[in-house]
Amino acid sequence: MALSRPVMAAEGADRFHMARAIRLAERGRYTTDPNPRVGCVLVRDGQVVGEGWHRRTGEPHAEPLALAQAGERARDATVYVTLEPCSHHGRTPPCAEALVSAGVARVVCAMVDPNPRVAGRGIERLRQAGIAVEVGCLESQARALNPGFIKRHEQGRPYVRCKLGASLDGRTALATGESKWITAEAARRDVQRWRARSSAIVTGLGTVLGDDPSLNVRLSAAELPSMEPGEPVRQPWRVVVDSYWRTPPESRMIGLPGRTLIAGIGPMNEAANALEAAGAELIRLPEHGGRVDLSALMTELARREINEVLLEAGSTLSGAAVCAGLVDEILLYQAPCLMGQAAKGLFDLPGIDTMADRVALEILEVRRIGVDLRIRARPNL
Ligand code: AOF
Ligand code: ZN
Repeated sequence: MALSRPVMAAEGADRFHMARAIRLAERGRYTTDPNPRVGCVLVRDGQVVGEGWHRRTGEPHAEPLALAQAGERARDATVYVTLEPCSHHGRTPPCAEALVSAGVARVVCAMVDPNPRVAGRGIERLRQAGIAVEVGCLESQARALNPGFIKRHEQGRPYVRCKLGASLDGRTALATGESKWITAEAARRDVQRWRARSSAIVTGLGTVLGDDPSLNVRLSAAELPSMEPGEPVRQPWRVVVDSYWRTPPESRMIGLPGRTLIAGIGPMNEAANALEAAGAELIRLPEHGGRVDLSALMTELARREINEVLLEAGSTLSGAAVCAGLVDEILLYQAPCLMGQAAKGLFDLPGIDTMADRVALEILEVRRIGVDLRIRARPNL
């Protein structure tokens, strides 16, 4: 049966306002962590009467900000919110209660909150109060706002992006190990933005010994969309996978603002103590084939509220993470050059003997960044 015109028009309006709420939520991309990015729009008689978005953990949620803007006009309004309103007393009071008190008529939310402290109870509370609640409007777009927050709550693991830079023929370093600056400035700035939205950057001992990287965010707030000039830029945790505490205590990253974690399997020894004395935090993990069990590492990071991980490592660790099924997305920058057969490849993937063993990928996006290419792909495991 065809839908009547007014119903279709209403659904179009719902999607229109939810799309706006999603745009608002995106403003929190670099700041809300470990909380989710959430946006909210209040509409009465077809007019937007309030808007809000969550800026950072500990600060108000999107809904009370939109309510404050609307004031008395919130009564009988429709609420568009990208995540189910919360029902718990956390760092802030429950938003579902605030919406009930304000007398809103209808709530459209894009998705149920995967946080077990909420998980449907916000919706239930609203319905109990006689408010009409609809769930699922632009759900996939809303889920894309918070891949890490959702995966952490649903699977107990962070969302992992594996970042790599290579030549057009897929080479990352010359046989000598020389690898600096394959890609150009625009691509490196783009990587900075991926770092800025991540909760942690993970690398391996080989990269630390070879490059002594900083793995920090070197953009100012003015260079990050929706951040206010002068607002402090959050530094993602730096995590080194280093089985036997061989990271030099004088490594550049340990001296930088923010936390550096070293994930290993070896017993605590003098080297471990020296790293702790230098300011690093050590995590001892189970081993898997004589190396750090990467699944256990990811579980531990999720337990510490790490939502999104950017893996910036060499071919050994990147390959191991793909093999273990831990990589959700490959973020590959390819420079317009060729490096030849003697140079190193992107992933060390032992045991691929037949075409059937290939790691199949789904291309999510291809873009040109300056003179380089950026390919985002998802392993189809
Ligand atoms: C947000 N922003 O706009 C909404 C959230 O620690 P709290 O009190 O800030 O609560 C965080 C939880 O609240 C979060 O994990 C999510 O489940 C829920 N909703 N969170 O940060 C918001 N609406
Ligand atoms: Zn809330």
